[in-house]
Amino acid sequence: MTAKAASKPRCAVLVGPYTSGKTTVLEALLYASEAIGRKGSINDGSTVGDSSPEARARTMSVEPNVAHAEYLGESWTLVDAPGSVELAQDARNAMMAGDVVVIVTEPDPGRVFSLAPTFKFLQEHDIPHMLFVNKMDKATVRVKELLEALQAVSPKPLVLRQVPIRGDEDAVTGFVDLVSERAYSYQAEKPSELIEMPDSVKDREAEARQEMLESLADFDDTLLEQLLEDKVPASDEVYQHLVNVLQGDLVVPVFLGSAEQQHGITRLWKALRHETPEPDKSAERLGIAADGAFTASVFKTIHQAHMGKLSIARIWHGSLKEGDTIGGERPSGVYQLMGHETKKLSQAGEGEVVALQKLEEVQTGDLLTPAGRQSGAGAQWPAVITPVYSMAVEPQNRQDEVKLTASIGKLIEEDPSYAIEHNASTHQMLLWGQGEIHLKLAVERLKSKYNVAVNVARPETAYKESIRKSVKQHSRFKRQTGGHGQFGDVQVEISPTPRGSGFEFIDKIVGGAIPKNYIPAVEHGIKEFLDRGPLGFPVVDVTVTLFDGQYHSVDSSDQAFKTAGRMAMQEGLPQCDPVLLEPIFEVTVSVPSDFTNKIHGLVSGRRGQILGFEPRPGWDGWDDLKCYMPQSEIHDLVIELRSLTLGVGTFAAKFDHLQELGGKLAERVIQERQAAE
Ligand SMILES: Nc1nc2c(ncn2[C@@H]2O[C@H](COP(=O)(O)OP(=O)(O)OP(=O)(O)O)[C@@H](O)[C@H]2O)c(=O)[nH]1
Ligand SMILES: [Mg+2]
Repeated sequence: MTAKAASKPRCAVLVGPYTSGKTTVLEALLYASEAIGRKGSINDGSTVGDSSPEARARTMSVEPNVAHAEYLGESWTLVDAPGSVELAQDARNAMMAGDVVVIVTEPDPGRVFSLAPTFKFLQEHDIPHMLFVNKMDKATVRVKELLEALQAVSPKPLVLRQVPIRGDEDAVTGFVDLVSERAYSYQAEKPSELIEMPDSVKDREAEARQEMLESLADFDDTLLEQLLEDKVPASDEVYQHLVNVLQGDLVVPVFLGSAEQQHGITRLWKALRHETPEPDKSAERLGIAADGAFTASVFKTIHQAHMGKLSIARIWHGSLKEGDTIGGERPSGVYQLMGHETKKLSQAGEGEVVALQKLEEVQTGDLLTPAGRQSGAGAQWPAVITPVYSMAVEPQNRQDEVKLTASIGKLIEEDPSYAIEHNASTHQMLLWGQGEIHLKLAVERLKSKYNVAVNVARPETAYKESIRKSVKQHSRFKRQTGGHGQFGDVQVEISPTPRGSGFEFIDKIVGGAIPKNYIPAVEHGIKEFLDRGPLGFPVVDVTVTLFDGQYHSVDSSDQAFKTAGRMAMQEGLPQCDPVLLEPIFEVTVSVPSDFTNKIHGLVSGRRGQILGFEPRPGWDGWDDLKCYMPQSEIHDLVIELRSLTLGVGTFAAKFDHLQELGGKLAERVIQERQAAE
């Protein structure tokens, strides 16, 4: 094939389901490029990626790993994103910064569904992507069957680029490259060896090659004509077609290998090298104009103990020298990254990924130019993923309260899919995130990075209470002490009102039975009691009508009438047939239609009421299932939802109404409330 003009520094982003082997692929690519002299492994905690204590302890990626490599004279940044669905924000932001995305998947047709949200995201943002089917050393499935399953999830046509060569007991021992039609035998921990194509694979190879060419011909009339005339296109031409279809984001090439065994890694590198678009093409995709000036997108923010704040940015245009400013702020250093290691640079240019130190104002998603920062990196930057799971947090040491809020602020800077809420009903501080692991990571980081130990608890439900019948109540507060006494006498009618009407106070005093100036005090006393009704919860949907009363010209006071108002509630409300109200949310569960039936069970198991379902807008083969569900049942909904749907199910919830809760469930809630006193 023809020599290739040297590219500008490019960036490939590795994504894919949890444990598909992305960090191992990163290690294998680095090893193949000689960026590292020794290949580390996940299992003994020696990889370039996943170096944080939180990652090593879990043997999983908990943040993107960024590494620099030179391959055949060209400069690359490889970003290995975490696979957990709970860490999807990091993966999405990283994908935005890449020239190409490599989806690493396992050869398991039963699990490919979990790729659906990634495919959808890539399609929405027009990001060229390829598939690397990893763990082929363990594959028993036929590639054809796997490809069919993958194709059912991918909106773009998949084009297989290799066929496996299978040896004894079906083990994959090598592959045939469908462009060059060369056969290779995998070697342990080394580049594969060129061999003669085994007879056993020839038919399959010819068939797969033809399929590949036909797929390419869908996008090129000349090739189509050649195929119709039974002409065999030259390899060079085929390579050019492959470049065109990847760069045009028209098809998804599929490669095979085993990162752990170093199999298929050279082939993957070469595809990256030849087919990945240049950074200016990616900038164009993001709507970033090329006017020569320094322009960069921040796709990750990290707070580190020694380095302080690091804004990881992809430079699209121009360059940045030591001492240059960005909107008046000067980075205290510009670094190249190799996992957790940093190398100081005096200058960085187009295409490179750098860590900019101590730009305090800068946020993830910002587009940086010498003039300053533009949030959201143009209109294209993805929205923050709405949190779906929360825990109440409080500092173990009360003095850490301010520090806790500030530290959570930094966590949110690092990962904007966290959120904090000071809940007005329950007075709890809620830390919101994407799931259990996400929140556990937050708690661990609060301790390890910011030295704030926190207690976590299940969030309280914002129960309320109301009443079901009216009573008239006459209450008198009278106290005779030494000189000045206290006197206030009120007659009120307490009545239930429709749901959602809140609280109303009606003054029907005529003829000055209570002087006007004391009436606000009565209302005040009533309201104060309503903060905590006879069942222990805030009282809503009641009207209190003050219709009569008495006063004493010397002993009455605001204070006395306030107490009388309070007493009237305390004595009257318990006779009004109090009832517990629980918040009901409208929940929209989004799942692939195959799972819709399972969701019916999930909803009814959580006292939900299905309202209906319809196709999910913009998501082929997915349903949106709407239901009402009590807030108390939503807390861990996402955990069950994900376990039922290979991790892809999501939901959105918003408060809808309050609903009476009776029976054993109500008794338990009331008892727990009283026990918590
Ligand atoms: N058999 C086999 N195992 C592999 C291969 N690649 C990775 N693994 C193993 O799969 C497990 C997960 O590998 P990782 O590289 O951490 O996977 P990951 O996709 O980065 O995982 P997350 O970042 O946590 O989503 C580890 O135990 C690896 O040793 C492979 O090619 N073959
Ligand atoms: Mg990983």
